[in-house]
Amino acid sequence: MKTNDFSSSSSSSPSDRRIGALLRHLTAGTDADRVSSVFASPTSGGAGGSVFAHLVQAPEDAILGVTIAYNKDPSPIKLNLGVGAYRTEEGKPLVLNVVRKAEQQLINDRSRIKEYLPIVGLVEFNKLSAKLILGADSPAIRENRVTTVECLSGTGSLRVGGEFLARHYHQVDMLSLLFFFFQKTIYIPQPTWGNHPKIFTLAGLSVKTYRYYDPSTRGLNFQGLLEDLSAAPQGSIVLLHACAHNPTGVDPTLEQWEQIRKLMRSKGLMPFFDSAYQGFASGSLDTDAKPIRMFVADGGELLVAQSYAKNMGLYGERVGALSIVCKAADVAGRVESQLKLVIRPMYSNPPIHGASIVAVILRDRNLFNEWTLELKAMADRIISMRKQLFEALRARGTPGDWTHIIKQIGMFTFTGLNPAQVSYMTKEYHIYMTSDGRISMAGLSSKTVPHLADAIHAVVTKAL
Ligand code: KET
Repeated sequence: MKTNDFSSSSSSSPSDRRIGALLRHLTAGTDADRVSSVFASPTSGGAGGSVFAHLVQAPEDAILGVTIAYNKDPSPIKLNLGVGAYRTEEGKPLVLNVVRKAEQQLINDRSRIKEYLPIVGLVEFNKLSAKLILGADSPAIRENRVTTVECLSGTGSLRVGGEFLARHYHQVDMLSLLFFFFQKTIYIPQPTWGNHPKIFTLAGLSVKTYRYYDPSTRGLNFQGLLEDLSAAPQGSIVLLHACAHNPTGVDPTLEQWEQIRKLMRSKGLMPFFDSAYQGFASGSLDTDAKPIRMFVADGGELLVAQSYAKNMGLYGERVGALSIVCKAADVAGRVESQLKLVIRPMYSNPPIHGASIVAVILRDRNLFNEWTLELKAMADRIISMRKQLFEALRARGTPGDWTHIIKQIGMFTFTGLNPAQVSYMTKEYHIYMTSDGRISMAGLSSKTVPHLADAIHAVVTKAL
């Protein structure tokens, strides 16, 4: 058996390939000495020295690291537009009123216990989550063809789905055993949420990109997208943002979705939807789920990762769900049995509290309606921030076309500012955002718009 050749993917075992992927990930950007130090003997730290002394300081996360830098800044005018987390007009994190009510109900219920959940999580939460994303009248739910497991928010759902696909998805027909051994490939949009490539690489998939965004139009590169998906090998997996694409804020129209669907189905490409912003794009939960429901309506199979971090404001509760829509009920049952084998050694079973809050809200018509109103209010406030920022730049006569601020959808504006401009704005104006020029509109308020507009105006009129 080969032991150290982690680079070969076609002839090694799945576990070798996963270790290889992990090593490539850990050693990215390091030199050969540091790579070899990964294999150093446990005693190489020297007498009394730490066996971890060889470790290099890892960089902060490109998104979450922005908040760390922000927290260290003593400036009273500092502004965090990095992470996609909703803030009120007063700049404060928001706990939804319905969430407080649901929590009160849970606390008042003395019969509630803290036993382990099953491996698949809270069963009622799973059923309600499938209905929320696929629609209450979904034929797939009616026919028992959907399996849903509670996971650790959107990230955990993507990871569990990725690992399941790496183990069990046969990219090309089983007749050709040769292909069976190839690493399965997932195509992700260029650009995409920075965690996607890491999640899927570590899950054991090979990651490639398809064209998505055209910087010259600040819109969708639809032609490039179609060309790249047409050129993808039969049966590849394709990661699709269900709505409010992160970081660009650019979504296909429903007509374009229909073309994407037809192309993908004709080539047997497997859709894996990431739904982290249901309700945040249009303000309507049903409208934002339409692209997914179009793919379900054709009877084909797909995966969807749901997050309640943003739309219910349950960020730190880590509550989400992975649904796999299958062609037949018996297949869905077997899929679930295999998902349990992925989850059990990973974290055993998911947490109970967040899923219970969601279940209370989704099962109660009044609370559900109240939630949709609060969600719409968050979406509307973001849209109003877009208008205010656009107007503020217009009032300042800031050079350039800023209409993309009002055209883009969801939590983020992909400003087009370059890393040097971003770093200038952070240094001089204490405005924090990701280096790709993405700003979280949800972090802005009427009070802070002028400060941001001043900073953008200054930076674009300065040659950087
Ligand atoms: N998918 C997308 C597209 C996404 O933007 C996020 C989070 C997630 C999944 C995962 O969210 P979770 O909290 O695991 O349910 N994005 C924001 C936060 C982060 O980076 O963790 C962000 O882009 O700011």
